[in-house]
Amino acid sequence: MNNKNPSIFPDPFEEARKTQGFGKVADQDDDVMILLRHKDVRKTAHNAKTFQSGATPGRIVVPSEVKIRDTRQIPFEVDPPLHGEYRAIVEAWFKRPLQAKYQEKLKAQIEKAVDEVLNKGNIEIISDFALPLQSRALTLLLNTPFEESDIWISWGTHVFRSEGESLDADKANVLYDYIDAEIDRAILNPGEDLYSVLLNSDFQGRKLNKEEVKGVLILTFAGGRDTVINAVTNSLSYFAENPKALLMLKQNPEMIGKAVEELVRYFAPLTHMGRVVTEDTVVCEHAAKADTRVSLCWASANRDENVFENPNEVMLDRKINPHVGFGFSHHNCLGATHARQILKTLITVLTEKVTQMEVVDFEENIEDWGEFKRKVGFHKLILNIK
Ligand code: EMZ
Repeated sequence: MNNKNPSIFPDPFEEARKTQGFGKVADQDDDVMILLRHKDVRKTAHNAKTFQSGATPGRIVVPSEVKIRDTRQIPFEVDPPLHGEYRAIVEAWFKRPLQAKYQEKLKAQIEKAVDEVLNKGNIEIISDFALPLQSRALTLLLNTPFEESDIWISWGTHVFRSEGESLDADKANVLYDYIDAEIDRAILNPGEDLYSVLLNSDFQGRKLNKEEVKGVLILTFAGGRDTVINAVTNSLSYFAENPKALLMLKQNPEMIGKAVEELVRYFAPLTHMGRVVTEDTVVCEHAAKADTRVSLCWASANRDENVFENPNEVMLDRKINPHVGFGFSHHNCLGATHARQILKTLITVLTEKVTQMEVVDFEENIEDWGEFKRKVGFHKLILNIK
């Protein structure tokens, strides 16, 4: 059932977080102990020796993608010290959103996206705003032709999941085939795109191979897709319901950076991410056996009452905000610079162009994690923007 206020995202983890600090999530015969406290989440993220990312490809994702994926996502499914070597190759490329030229192009894209929905009556925000915005912005991150975004838009909001199916192998194969073809294209015809740059990267005295390049690309396509779409859509729901907040940011544009961090804390577009336990250990005063899975619940940690004052309130000027919306420790989100720039630019453009946003209709997207049902975004959000 829908909440009355679309921009309210309740915290389903509160009680379990306060009482025992963890919960259990069943997933394809490979249960997950989900860690809920900020302290435990950060500590566990830091300890790559006991809680590894470099397990069977797909296993640290919940629901597990082991059945639909063989390629290791890089650097996401690699542990230190190898992780650091891969990360060093891609880091500078993923920081390009800090460059003025990149920001100019992104701003032009987002201005166009807002113009397309302004004074046009009722608009379904996910399919007609957030998805195209995400896909077009991705052409900047990959440095590929703008027209490629039409293909990506046709894939829908998640590349591995579809409506009614939490794992969709056919859909995943469309992405893999596309990336394989693009890698072959870049080998024959190198350019200045991410594929070509990766194929030409030095790693341990050799070039990255096709499988490694594919691993980086799958991560780039999958990791920043539904997450960015949710962040954009949810932020619009917030400003539609809180017009004063948008006005405040219009008058104080220097606060937009802080506001973005707070929205990412509150919405936590990625609920959690798993690790595989490498040796019998104890987490949260509870035994965790070797070869089982735990997950780090960013969404719960971001509402931890021991860390955040009024955790269930959006306070755009929140002073101390050690949120883990982009993960924590060495695996912190590689796409965060791009995602932050999208949100900052979006808010800036909204303050410049929009005077009124009205929620016409909406349908919430509630994730089902066993005892926890979490609203992560919308299946549908219809706004009228003026
Ligand atoms: C993986 C993951 C990365 C996974 C930071 O998250 O995002 C998920 O959406 C994908 O399904 O494969 O890329």
